[in-house]
Amino acid sequence: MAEIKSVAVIGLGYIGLPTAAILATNGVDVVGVDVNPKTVEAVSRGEVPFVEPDLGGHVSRAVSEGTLKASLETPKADAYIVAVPTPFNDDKTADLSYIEAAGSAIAPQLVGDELIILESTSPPGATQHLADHILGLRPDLSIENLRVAHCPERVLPGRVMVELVTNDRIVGGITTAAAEAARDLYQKFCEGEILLTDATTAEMAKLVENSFRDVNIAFANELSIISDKLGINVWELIELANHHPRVNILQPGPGVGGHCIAVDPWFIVSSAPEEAKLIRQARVTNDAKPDWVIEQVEKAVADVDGTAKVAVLGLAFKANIDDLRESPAISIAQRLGAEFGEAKFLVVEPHIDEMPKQLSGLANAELVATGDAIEEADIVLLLVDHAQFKTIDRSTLEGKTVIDTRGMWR
Ligand code: SAJ
Repeated sequence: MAEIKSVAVIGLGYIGLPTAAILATNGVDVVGVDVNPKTVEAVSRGEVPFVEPDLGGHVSRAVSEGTLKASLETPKADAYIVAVPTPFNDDKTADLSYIEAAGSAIAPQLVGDELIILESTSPPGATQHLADHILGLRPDLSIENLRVAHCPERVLPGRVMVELVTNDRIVGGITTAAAEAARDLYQKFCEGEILLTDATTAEMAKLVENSFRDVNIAFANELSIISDKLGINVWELIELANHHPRVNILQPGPGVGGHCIAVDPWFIVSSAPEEAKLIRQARVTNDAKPDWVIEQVEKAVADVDGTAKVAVLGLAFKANIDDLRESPAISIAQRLGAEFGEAKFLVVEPHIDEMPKQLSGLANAELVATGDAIEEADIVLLLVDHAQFKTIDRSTLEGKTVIDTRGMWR
């Protein structure tokens, strides 16, 4: 296959835009496509519509050099990279409608011999489904002259521009030719090893990585509840156990959030519901952790005479980011406000300026600064271990009930 000179990246989100930018700064002509006009306008001006270190420099450079453009329309290109969301339906099966819509937009542009890469996290069979969808719209083409591959993204939010270059990549082709063509494209910027396999194995590899973490965190969360019952400090327990050379237990928390680890294991469960028992239970265990945190707050509130004032520290789904998606802290804060109408909640999130919409309807909750919340509170509930909270003077917590879900004050 001739060298790929032009790429259309469909979906300019947390993965699509960094991928578009890194290709564009490595000699490829890139058009980023998005359905959101605000995103297209921002990228066309060389701006990034969300927070990700180092991404801004890449985007502004590529746009000013003319190698990165943004558009609402899918153009003709040598290769297409699909990086659209795959949310789940109410029954926890994957919603493939965004992938299908991308395929419908690509199909009329094809002349044959293009490479189409699905990067979106997908249930087993989704890459084949995309190929079938396109071939259904273009019966004049065949799988031999259409190269379709899956190359799951594995970058960690906050480190995307580093990990895009340094992580190993898995490339699963519907055909070997597709896998090889995708490898040649990623080699333009990826310094890690590029491992070739079939599409379904590549799909599962991504899901399995996130499920591995979910199962390990579920184990840690279960240990935290057992330890509480036995009067043991779970953080010390895990630290000690992890001294064993073959033990590596992750950290308990208020639950698992984000759009990856809390979602992807369900794609395995829905593909093999009878067999995926442990994977399902891990999801159930982690999703139940907020209930346990709320019980701890309930006990503490009952011990306060009069109106209990609770400082709620952190809303993001993990430390040092502004991302509130699928955040257990948000759902805990929301439920506390709704279920304990008599108490007052002093919510702190250093990365946002106004109360998120999920909490804005609560009459008994307000967004305040860290120091004010702690000074006023009877109960301090730590939900996210942001760096800013690590600077809190421990003496200011004296006399207050502290519920530390992250082990920051272990
Ligand atoms: N968490 C714990 N305890 C831990 C580690 C994490 O409770 O010991 C919680 C976090 O607080 C957070 C959630 O788990 O709520 C997920 O955070 P994370 O840092 O584990 O992962 P994500 O969702 O930011 O990114 C993951 C990464 N996957 C793996 O590390 C296997 C990343 O490499 C993937 O690219 C990303 O999912 C993705 O897009 O799938």
